[in-house]
Amino acid sequence: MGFMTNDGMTRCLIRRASMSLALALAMVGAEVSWAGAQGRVIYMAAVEMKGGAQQEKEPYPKVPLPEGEGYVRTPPNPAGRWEVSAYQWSPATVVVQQGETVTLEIVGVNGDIHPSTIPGLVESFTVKRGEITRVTFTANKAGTYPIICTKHRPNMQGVLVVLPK
Ligand SMILES: [Cu+2]
Repeated sequence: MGFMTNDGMTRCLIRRASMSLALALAMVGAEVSWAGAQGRVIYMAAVEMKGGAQQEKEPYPKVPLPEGEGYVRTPPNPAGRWEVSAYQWSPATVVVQQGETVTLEIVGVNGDIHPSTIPGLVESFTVKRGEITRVTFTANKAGTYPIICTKHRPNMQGVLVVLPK
């Protein structure tokens, strides 16, 4: 890089300062919207556990897995490796108090889309990969409620426990 005049240096510094100011403002903005979530925030993720083996060491299982997209098993590839994966909520068990207002803040990590429901509490919500979905509710009745992804049946199901007052 060539030589820089004082004037050029000043302009450069101003540009850098305004960039960090813009960044700081963007972060303040993000904090404001996060603080906008109602009640206690419970952080969750839509994830996929994955494992695999070499056919010659662990033969590909013959017994079929239950129907539904929640379990995925791929037969051995040309190199002899087979894989299995299972979609799930992390954490899969969420505990709240009766009458408490909470926000589930769910990030989609694996799987493109998770159309979901918590029957009796939340009619429907959708979690997408790379995005945050916030679900706010007040559980007025004690009991257990399934957290169901209707796409990855049968196993992408968690449980919301509402403790009695
Ligand atoms: Cu799902």
